[in-house]
Amino acid sequence: MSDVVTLERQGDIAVVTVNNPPVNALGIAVREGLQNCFKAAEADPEVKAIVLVCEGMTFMAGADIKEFGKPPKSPSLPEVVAGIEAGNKPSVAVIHGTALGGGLEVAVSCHYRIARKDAKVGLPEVKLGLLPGAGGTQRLPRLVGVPKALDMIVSGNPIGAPEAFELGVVDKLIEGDLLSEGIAFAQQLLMDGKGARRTGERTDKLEGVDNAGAVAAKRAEIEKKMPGLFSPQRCVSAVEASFTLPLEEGLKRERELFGECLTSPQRGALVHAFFSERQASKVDDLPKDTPVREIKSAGVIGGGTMGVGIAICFANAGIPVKILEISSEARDKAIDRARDTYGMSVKRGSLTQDALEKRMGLISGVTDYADLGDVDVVVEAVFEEMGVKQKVFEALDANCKPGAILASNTSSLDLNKIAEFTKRPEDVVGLHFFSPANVMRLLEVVRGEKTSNEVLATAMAIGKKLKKVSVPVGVCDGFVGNRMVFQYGRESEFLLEEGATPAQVDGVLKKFGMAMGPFAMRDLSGLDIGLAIRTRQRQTLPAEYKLPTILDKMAEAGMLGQKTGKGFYVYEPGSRTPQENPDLPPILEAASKEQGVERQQLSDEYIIERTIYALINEGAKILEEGIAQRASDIDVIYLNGYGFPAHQGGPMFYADAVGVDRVYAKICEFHDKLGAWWKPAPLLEKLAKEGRKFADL
Ligand code: 3H9
Repeated sequence: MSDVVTLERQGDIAVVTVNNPPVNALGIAVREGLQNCFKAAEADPEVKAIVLVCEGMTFMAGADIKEFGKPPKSPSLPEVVAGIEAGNKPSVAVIHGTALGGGLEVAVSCHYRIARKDAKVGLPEVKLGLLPGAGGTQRLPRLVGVPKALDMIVSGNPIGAPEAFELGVVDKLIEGDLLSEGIAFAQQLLMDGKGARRTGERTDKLEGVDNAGAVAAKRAEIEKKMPGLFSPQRCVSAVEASFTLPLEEGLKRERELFGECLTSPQRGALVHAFFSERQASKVDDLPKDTPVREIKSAGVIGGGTMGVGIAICFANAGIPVKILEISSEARDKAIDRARDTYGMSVKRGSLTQDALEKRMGLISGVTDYADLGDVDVVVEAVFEEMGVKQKVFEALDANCKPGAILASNTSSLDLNKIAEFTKRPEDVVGLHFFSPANVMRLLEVVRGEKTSNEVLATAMAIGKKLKKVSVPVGVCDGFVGNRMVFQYGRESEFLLEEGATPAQVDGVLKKFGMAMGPFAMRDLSGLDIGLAIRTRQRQTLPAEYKLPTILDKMAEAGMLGQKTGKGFYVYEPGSRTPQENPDLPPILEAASKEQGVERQQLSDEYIIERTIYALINEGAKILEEGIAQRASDIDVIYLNGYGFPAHQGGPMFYADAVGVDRVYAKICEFHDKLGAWWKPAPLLEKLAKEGRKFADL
C-alpha cells in the first residue's frame, strides 16, 4: 500500500487516511492509494463502513495540477471515484479546510459527507481553464440542482460548509476531532441501518425545474461577461448532459469536454498564472532563516483615497492603524472616508454593520508624528514629490521607534533617495499599493539598495497578512508595472495619431481580454496624471525618444477625463458610460499633421502588436536589469494590477506563446520604421537567436 494513503480498521469501521502535503492533491500515488484502500476495505468481511479523512491543513484540494500536460497515468481520477461510488459499504468523507475540484469529486462519490463548520467546498476548475472532469458536472447537479450547480461550476467560487449543508452537499456540520466525528457518524449510519447511497443514482433534484431555461440564461450571462473564455461554455454543456443524458453517457460527455479544455492554450495560461502567483512571493536570494519582525500596529501618512485604502487593508487584517494628517479637519475627513468606504460594502451586503464598527474601531486619526512613536510599520502615501517625501521621512526618522519599518507607497520616485532622508536606510522599503488599495490585490514590494533582508522578509510577510499578491521588485522609474505601462500608453496614443480612434483601440484590447481599454483607463485616472509623468519624461528621456502630444492638446482644451466630463470620451453628468467625444477628432488630426503622419485604417493585429509588444520589450529590459526576479513575476504584476487577461497568462507568457522570435522580428521592424524607443531589448534578441523562451530563464 502507498505511504500517502493508509488503511486501518477501528472495530468494524475502515479508516482511509490521505497524507500528501501540502494540500493532499490527487497525484498518481494518492489515486492508486485510494483505489487500493477502498478495494481492500470493500473486500474485508470485518468492515461494515468506510471513513475517508485527510491529514494536514485541508481535505483534498483537487487533482495535482503539476500533472496536467504530462502523459496520463492509471488509475485516472474518474476511475477512482467510480470505484468509490460503486462500493456496497456506506462511505463517509470527512471534510476540513477546502474540498476543491477533484477533492470534492471524491467527496461526492462517497455516500455521505460531514464537514467542519469552517470548511469550504467548490469546483474551481474553470479558473484553470478546465471543467470538473471526474464526475463533478454530473454529480453536483444531482445534489444541488442544475441552476445552483451551474453557478458554482461556472464561477468556480467555493461555498462555506453551512451553505453546503443547507444545499444537501454535506449531511452534517461538525466541530470536534475529524476522525472521531467520522467514526461516530459511520457507526450511527450502521445503527440506523443505512447503507450505500450513491449520488449518481439520484434524479430527484433534476426534476420539476426549468433546467433548459437555467442553461440558456447561464450561456447568455457567459456571452456577456466572459466572452472569449474557452471553458465556461463547456462547463455549461457538461452540466446540460446531467439532465439530458443517463449518468454513464453524461460522464462520457464530461470527459470529452474536459479533454478539449485540457488541450486549450487558455488552460496553459491559467495554470501558469496559478503557479506564478505562488512563486512570486519567494525571494530567491533571501535566506530561509531570515527573521521576520512582528507587526502588531501600523501608521499611514496621508488620509487621501490611497492612504485610507491602505489603512483599510491593515484594519481588515485586524491590525490597529493610525492615519496621520496635517490638520484635525483633514484627519476627521480621512476617518469619514474610511467609514464611507466600509459603508458601501455594508450597502452591497459584503460586510455587516457589526464588522464595520469592529474595523472602524481599529482605525484612528492623529496629527502629530510623535503619535506614531510606537507603531511597527508606517506607510507613507503623500503627494508624489521628492521634497514632500523628504519632510515625511525626516519626521518619521525622528519619531518612530528603532526597528519600525518605514515604507513608501511611491509609484515612481527613487526609493534609494527617499531612504537617504533617514539615518536608517536599511529599515526603508517600498510598499507600492494599487488604487483602490483596499480592492486591488497587487503589492509591489520595492527593495532599495540598502533595504535589509529582515525588512524585505517582513514587508513580504505584511503583504501576505494583508492578503495581497506581493511581488518583490527593484528600484527604477515606475518599478515594474508603471515602467511598462508607460510604453503601452505611449504606443496607444501614437496609434491615435496614425489613424485609430479611442473606441477602436479600447475595443481591440478589450477583445484581447484587457479589463479596460487604455483610453477608458486614462479618463478614469485623469489625464493630468499621465501628463505630469510625460512632462517629467520630456526632460529625462533621450531626445530621439519621441513622445505623443495628444495629452497636452487635450489638457489645453480642458479635457481631463471623467473628472471634467470630457476626455477621450464624453460622460453624461453622474455617468461613467463613455460616449464618443465629438471634439476629439480635430485634436487627433492636428496631432497627426504636426507629426507628419498620414492617418490610415489600422488592423486589430497591428494594434495588439504595437501595445502588447511594447510591454514585452520593456519587460525584457526589466528582467535583464534584475528589477524583476523572473519573467513570471512580471506576468503576476500585470495580471493582478493592470487587468491583463489571465487566460493570456501575462505579457511574458504571451510572448512565449506567440514565439519570442516572431515578437523580436516585429519589434525590429518597429525600430526601423518608428524610432529609437523601439530598440529591441538585448535579452529579447538573445532569446530569439537562441530559440529560447522567457520560461526557460
Ligand atoms: C481538478 O481537480 C481537475 C479535476 O476536476 C479532474 C481531474 C481529472 N496541485 O495556494 P497555496 C500547491 S483541477 C498541485 O499557497 P493556500 C501550491 O502550488 C484542481 N499543487 O496555499 C503551493 O505550493 P508551493 C482544482 C497544488 O493555503 C502549495 O500547494 N483545484 C495544488 O493559500 C500551497 O498552496 C484547485 O484549483 C494542486 N491542486 O491555499 C485548487 N493546489 O508551496 C487550487 C495547491 O510549492 N489550490 N498546490 O508554492 C488552491 O486554491 C489553494 O492552493 C488552496 C490552499 C485553497 C488549496
